[in-house]
Amino acid sequence: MIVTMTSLLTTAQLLLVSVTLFHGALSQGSPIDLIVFNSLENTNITYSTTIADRGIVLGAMRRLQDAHSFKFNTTEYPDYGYFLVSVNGLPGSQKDRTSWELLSESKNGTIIRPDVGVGCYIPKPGERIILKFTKY
Ligand code: B12
Ligand SMILES: *[C@@H]1O[C@H](CO)[C@@H](O)[C@H](O)[C@H]1NC(C)=O
Ligand SMILES: *[C@@H]1O[C@H](CO)[C@@H](O)[C@H](O)[C@H]1NC(C)=O
Ligand SMILES: *[C@@H]1O[C@H](CO)[C@@H](O)[C@H](O)[C@H]1NC(C)=O
Repeated sequence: MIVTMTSLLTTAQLLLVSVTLFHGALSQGSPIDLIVFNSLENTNITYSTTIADRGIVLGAMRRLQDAHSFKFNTTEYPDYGYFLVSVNGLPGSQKDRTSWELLSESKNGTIIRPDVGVGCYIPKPGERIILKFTKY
C-alpha cells in the first residue's frame, strides 16, 4: 500500500515537473522583427522583440512598446478588433488617404497582406512584420 502511494505521488510529481518545464520553454516565445516603414518618406526602423507561440502581432507590439522607444495607438472596432491608428506619433488620416498597412514577409522573401488586423494576425515562425505608412 505504502509502495503504491509512493509511486503514485512520484508519477504525479513527475507530471507536474514536466508540465511546468514544457510551459516554461514555450512562454519564452520566439524572436520576431518588426519593421516600421514610412513609404512616403522612405525611412525604416527595425525593432526586435519576441512573440508567444501562436501569439498575435499586437502582443509583440505591446512588449516592444514597454521595452523600447516604439509607440503606437489603436482603436477597437466591435467586428474586426484593433485598427492601428498611429505609429511613433504619426497617424493615418482619412483626409489625406494615408494609413498604416499591415504586411508580413516570410523567410523566402514573399510579402503578404494579412486579411485581418494586428489583433488577429498570427505570424508564422520566422516572419517579419512590416508596418507600412502608405497612401490608399
Ligand atoms: C475602407 C476600408 C479600409 C480603409 C479604412 C479607412 C480609414 N482610415 O478608416 C483602409 C484602406 C485604411 C483599411 C485598412 C485595413 N483594412 Co480595411 N476595409 C475597408 C472596407 C473596404 C470598408 C470599411 C467601411 O468603410 N465600412 C463602412 C463604414 C461606415 O463602417 P465602419 O465600421 O465605420 O468602417 C470602419 C472600419 O471598417 C474600419 N476598418 C477598416 N479596415 C479595418 C481593419 C481592421 C482590422 C479594423 C479593426 C478596422 C478596420 O475603418 C472603417 C472606416 O472608419 C472593409 C471591407 C468591408 N466590406 O467592410 C475593409 C476591411 C474592414 N478591412 C480589412 C483589413 C484586413 C484591413 C487591414 C488590416 C489590411 C492590412 N493588412 O493592412 C488594414 C488595417 C491596418 C490597420 N491600420 O490596422 C478587413 C477586416 C477583416 C477582419 N476580420 O479583420 C475588411 C473586412 C476587408 C476584407 N474583406 O478583408 N481598410
Ligand atoms: C524599408 O523596408 C521595406 C520593407 O522591408 C523595403 O521594401 C524598403 O526597400 C526599405 N527601405 C529602405 C530605405 O531601407
Ligand atoms: C496616441 O494618441 C494620443 C492622443 O490622441 C496622442 O497624444 C499620442 O501622440 C498618440 N501616440 C502615438 C504613439 O501616436
Ligand atoms: C514562401 O513561403 C510561403 C510561406 O511559408 C509560401 O506560402 C510560399 O509559397 C513561398 N513562396 C515561394 C516563392 O517559395
